[in-house]
Amino acid sequence: MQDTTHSRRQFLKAAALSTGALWVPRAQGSSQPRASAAPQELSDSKSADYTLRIQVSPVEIAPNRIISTTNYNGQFPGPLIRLKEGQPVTVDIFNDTDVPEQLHWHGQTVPVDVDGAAEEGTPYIPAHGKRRITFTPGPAGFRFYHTHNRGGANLSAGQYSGQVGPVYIEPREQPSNYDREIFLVLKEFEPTLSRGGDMAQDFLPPVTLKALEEKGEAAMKSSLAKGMSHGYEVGYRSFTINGRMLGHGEPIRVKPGERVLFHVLNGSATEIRSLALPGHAFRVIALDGNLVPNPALVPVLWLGTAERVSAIVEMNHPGVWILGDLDDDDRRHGMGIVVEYSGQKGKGEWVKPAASRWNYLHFGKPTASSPPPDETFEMMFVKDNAADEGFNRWTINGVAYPTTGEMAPASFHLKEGKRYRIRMRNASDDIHPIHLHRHSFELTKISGKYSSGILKDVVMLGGYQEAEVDFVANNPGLTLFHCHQQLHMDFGFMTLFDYV
Ligand SMILES: [Cu+2]
Repeated sequence: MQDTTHSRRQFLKAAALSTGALWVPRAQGSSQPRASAAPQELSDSKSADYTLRIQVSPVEIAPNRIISTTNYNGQFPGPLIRLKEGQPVTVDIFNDTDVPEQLHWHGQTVPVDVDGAAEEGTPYIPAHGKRRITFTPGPAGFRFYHTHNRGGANLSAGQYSGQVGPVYIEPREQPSNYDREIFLVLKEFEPTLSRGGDMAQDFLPPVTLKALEEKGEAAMKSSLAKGMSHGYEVGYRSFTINGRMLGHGEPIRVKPGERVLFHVLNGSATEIRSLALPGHAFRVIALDGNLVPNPALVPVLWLGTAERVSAIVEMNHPGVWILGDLDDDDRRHGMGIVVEYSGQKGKGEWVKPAASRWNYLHFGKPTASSPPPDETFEMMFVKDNAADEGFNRWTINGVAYPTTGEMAPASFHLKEGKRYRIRMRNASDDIHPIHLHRHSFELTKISGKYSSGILKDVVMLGGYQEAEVDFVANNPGLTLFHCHQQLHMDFGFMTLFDYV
């Protein structure tokens, strides 16, 4: 059994290295017998199912373009970790760096001790030390792991580094309507700070609220009157998919008629990403790893920081194409990967797609069929321009999470088994990818419209917009809630739930 697992892992690594894409034929993911595991092997204190090493090493993102970054196992992205829902797994995490680290299992319903967030009380992986963790993976679907350290003004720390890797938790029953899977991790490198800069949000439904806009503009005016300019934003010099800049990795090689399931992860610290493949459409079957009630066809994928989209593309338009970001500048600096049909040659063609909008509700049920909540929490998100040494400070209901490393008490209190609604209002012009740890939430109201059946762990909240998500308190312990934009979470945009 251990040999089988080992060889499969070797295979995955070889596949990742040889194709530039993390690809897995479908049968390979579902045909591994695991029931015959010898118990003495599993209890062997010397062998974990997976070993992750946090280390600083060179990563070649294009020929002779070599960056140095903290990563997992000397590679970017970190190795694809394939788990089985409900089957316990042991992971050894070594930290070869000089700073204590946190490794967060994003999107999994794990206990506080495992989750990987100091704010919840997860122990650090000591500098030059090790932690062994054992947990039961779940829920099934596309998850990931990443550092949960604060970056602050240090643009080599936190998720500005290369500490991102994909996780796939195999469901008990595999969907069968595709031929193979390809994992894509989108990630920028070489960050720099700049003052100001706006993120266009014309890809979201245009439903800004006047009251929020007035509140945001009043805050802006008062900070400008005090002489404070716009706070810092982060930009990047290089852009990669699976650690390679566009044109510098192996292409994704496809055959006409093939149905490819793409698992796309936005591993960015701060950016919202888009993805299109000229002449093709994406059938979105899962958001953040959770199957959607209505798998709709879209021309472009949009992903906030830490979001995942799983989508099937039918390869029915032979040629050599660029699967890339809509932003010309970012794509020219590397945010893309070539898709090459068998028998076709060439450089990779890009065609700008027609304008479209990204609306989560396309993939849900257009009715409010979710049960009513036992309690609703109101949350208002506000930006204090450049208020923290040139960085924007963020508050939830007037409170910024401390940036000093001290532990903050929980602001919201849960009772196990109850259903809660969070009504979020964004009084800023920024888009916030809002994340809840250790739980999934259901989108119940987005852009003024009701919905049900879409389960996620990150949701983009547009500038001056509001949204409602529901979750069931089913995983006791401190639970972190934060914006996943590193600049926002590092400067106050976090709060905690606890169970009473
Ligand atoms: Cu944010």
